Amino acid sequence: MSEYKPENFESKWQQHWEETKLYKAEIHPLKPKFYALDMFPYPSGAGLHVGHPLGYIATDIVARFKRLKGFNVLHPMGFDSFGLPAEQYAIQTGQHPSVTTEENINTYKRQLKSIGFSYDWDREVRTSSPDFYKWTQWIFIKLFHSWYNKIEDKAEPIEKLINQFENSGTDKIIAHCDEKTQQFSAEEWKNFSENNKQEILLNYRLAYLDNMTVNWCPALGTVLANDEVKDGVSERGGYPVVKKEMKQWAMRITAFAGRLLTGLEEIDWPEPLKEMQRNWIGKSFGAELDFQLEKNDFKITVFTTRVDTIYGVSYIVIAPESDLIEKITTTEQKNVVEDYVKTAKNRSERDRMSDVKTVSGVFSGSYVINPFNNEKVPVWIADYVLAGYGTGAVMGVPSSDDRDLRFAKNFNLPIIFVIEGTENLEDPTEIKHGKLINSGFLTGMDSHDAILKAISFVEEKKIGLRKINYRMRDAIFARQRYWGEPIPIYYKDGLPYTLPENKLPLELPSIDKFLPTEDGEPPLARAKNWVYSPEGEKNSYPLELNTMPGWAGSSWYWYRYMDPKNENEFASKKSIDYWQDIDIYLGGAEHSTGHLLYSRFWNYFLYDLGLIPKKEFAKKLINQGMIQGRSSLVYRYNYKVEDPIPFENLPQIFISKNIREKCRNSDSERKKFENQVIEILKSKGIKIEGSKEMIPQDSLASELRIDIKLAENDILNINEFKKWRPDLADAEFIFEPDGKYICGWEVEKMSKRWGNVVNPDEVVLKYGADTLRLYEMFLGPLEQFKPWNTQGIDGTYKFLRKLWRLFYNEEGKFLITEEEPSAAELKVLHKTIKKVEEDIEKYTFNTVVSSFMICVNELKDLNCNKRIILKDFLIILSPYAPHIAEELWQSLGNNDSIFNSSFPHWKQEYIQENSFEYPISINGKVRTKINFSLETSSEEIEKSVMESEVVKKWLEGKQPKKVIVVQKKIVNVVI
Ligand code: ANZ
Repeated sequence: MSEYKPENFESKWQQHWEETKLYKAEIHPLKPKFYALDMFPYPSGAGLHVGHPLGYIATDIVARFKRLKGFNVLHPMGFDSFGLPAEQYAIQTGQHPSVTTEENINTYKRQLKSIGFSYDWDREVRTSSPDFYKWTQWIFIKLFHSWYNKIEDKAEPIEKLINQFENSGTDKIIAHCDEKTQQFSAEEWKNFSENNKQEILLNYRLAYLDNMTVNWCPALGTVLANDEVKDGVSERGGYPVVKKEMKQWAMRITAFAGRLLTGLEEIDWPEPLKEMQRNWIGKSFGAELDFQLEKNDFKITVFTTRVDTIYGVSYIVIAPESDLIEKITTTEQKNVVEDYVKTAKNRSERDRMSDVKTVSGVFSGSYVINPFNNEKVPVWIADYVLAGYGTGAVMGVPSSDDRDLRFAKNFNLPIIFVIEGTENLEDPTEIKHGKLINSGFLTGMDSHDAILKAISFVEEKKIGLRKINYRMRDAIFARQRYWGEPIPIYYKDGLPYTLPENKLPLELPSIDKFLPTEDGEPPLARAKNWVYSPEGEKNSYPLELNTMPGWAGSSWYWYRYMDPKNENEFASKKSIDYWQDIDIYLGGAEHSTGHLLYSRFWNYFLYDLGLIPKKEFAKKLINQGMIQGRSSLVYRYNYKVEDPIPFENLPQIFISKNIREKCRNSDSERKKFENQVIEILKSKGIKIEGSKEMIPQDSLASELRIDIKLAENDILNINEFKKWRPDLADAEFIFEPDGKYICGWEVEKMSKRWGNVVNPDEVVLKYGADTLRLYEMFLGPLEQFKPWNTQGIDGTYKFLRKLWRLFYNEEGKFLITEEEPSAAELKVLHKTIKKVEEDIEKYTFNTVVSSFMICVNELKDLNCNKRIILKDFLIILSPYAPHIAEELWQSLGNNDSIFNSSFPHWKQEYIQENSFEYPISINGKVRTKINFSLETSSEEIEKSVMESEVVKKWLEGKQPKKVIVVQKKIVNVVI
């Protein structure tokens, strides 16, 4: 074949690989395993754009590389296929979401296959398929039947808890459970009714049903997460959102908070991602302190991280949701308090936290006593205190905390400055606004020690207890939607029971409409006969109407890939023991907290139950950067004429990019340009004479984004442009001197709206998959954000053509010889092998591509067509450009796939340099470079340097003052 024509063989190899099941992964107990995984995609209707494969290509390179290095590689792909878009489409069109999903998956698979990924498609999973979600439901059932034993610091089967209740009641139990949980003896437990027992157990279960304050959006008929609500309305659609108490399924992720935090130390994940998880978990250390009410028996417990500031407390605040409000509000204050509570409750938590300007609150009328100094302290109600954090009550210390200070100033509450010992306050003027006291309590201590001492004091005096708090909340686990996993629960006497495992999967029922019902019930309420009848019972019981949230299936799917067809287990022990965990996991940074935190939680849970061997599911994680679009712009001239012609009816005039630049920088250029415009206008019969001049507007031109296909290499295709916008068919263009219209460009998110989306199909069609793969890697470091620039793609394509030329000449003659390689050729090859191997291990793929390019250039310069050299080069190239590598590999006479060969070893002896190019510096400036063998002595070097033409020229016949030869570094000549 005379030319490199990827279309001649890429799909041939893809088919061949598929037919021969080249990528089939099977357990090889004697081979080391490597599990390379991408976050599986949600198959959206738009298909893939070139940004999506970026991570997939990198993972595929690693997978293929590891295979060549002798690893048994698991590299699967699947689809996160439950979710909103398919459902919304269903609501609009009545088409079942499974149909849309199936279509989209087919598009994705076709696209992925055309890029030549080494997936074992036999292991494909789809979260929306019943044989997959059967196991998601199964894990839910396990969570329901588990509790968190704080003494063992792990999740355990609920039977163990029930056993303990039967033996000793709540006595010896320290569980992560609902705070309001009652204490009881074994005797009492035995006497509780079945319903009562079930109610109690719900307080312990890891999947539980509880009354929760949720963001309810009546218009959308669903609960929204905090980050889906902005300024009291839904982020999608802008519908009003109200706080509502609702029974909701939740997951007790908070039980795992401590381990989720410390576990981060064990895994090689990006530091910014870990930091986000740490913040999300939000550990803080402090104490809970009791403040006795002055007039009655109630206590208010506050959580504080700064017990040391207790002498500065000038008020207490409780959250508007607090049960205490009713008990402590005095009759005089009742009306104002009620009004305040009503409005405050409906503000979203995010607004409440981030709002630093409006300081609102109301006095309850009651006082508490500061246990340290017996001072009377007023109790306020304010929405800056959140009900769900700590105890929902805080001690206000205006002299130490900015928010408290703003509050105190607003309501004229005292500001108490505390000094310890004889120290002075930094700014004595502040004291004018407040009171100064000397507690003498923590004299001379830094704040860390002071906090510890204060906490010990509090514990000794039995005023409070040390306490670790986590900002993280339990995760709501329900959506009032159709297209999700049904929750395998039925209700008896209003209490939830799990379906027997042999009734799984509980399949989604078919319904006629995918909307909530008129009474606001979830879509599953439309299903006929959505009930469970236990065997041997006449009764049937209603099934749960909520479905699981989007994160359920994605929290464990990597185990299913290990054993995707298993009907009896989520994956067999044998396969889990072999594949263990993910060695490299790639995905976008947007999943830093959601998916990756929930997944870690479920993984710890499965680990505690002894179902998997590793606490953490992914050793190494990389966030690939985003590929941005490079939008193309044309510039439409803004002008008026004095004739009353509206702008739309004036000729539309587009200015080429450089002309626009010039006009903006120079008046004379602008005049020249305007004269051109006047000519155009005249030719169109628009009279511009005398005073009836054209009036340029302040901003010279406005930008118009065009479909990027209209501007190849930034040159506008005028005919295509006119076809694309028939309304601009009569537009005029002001060209560059060479007659071209040059477009401007902007780098921004790839989006249909900006016309800058590049479809990988087009790239594959034009250049082939290998070019696409190499080019995506060549764009820059994997983690970075970088623009897609089609201009550079030719370079990678040319590189592959050049490689082809080492094998075939223009006439199609096969050039490969069996000659022994020269030292120079071996050096080129081996330094490339070394670099490629080292860089892949470091996940720097872009530098590998440039090494390939350098290598091929050098081999070309050496006229190298030798089998021994090129065979190894093909192997190291093959993870990046699998098709051309396989094609040329077979042309070398190999019958087996190149991917069944092994990665070559580089040898130091071939790489060793035997000469060095010395920089020759004359009076401190490098003037030339001369190559010497490493054996050359300093004297000989000095002699040759003195004889070189360049040095002689600088010496102008004089003798140098000094010549210093530093072996293998530099020669310094001082004149
Ligand atoms: C007195 C104090 C003095 C506080 C001071 C801070 C600084 P983190 O680190 O986030 O845990 N707080 C406690 N519960 C709260 C709630 N439900 N809503 C709003 N704020 C709450 O913060 C703990 C601190 O935040 C606690 O310590 C409490 O104010 C406040 F110079 O107590 B501090």
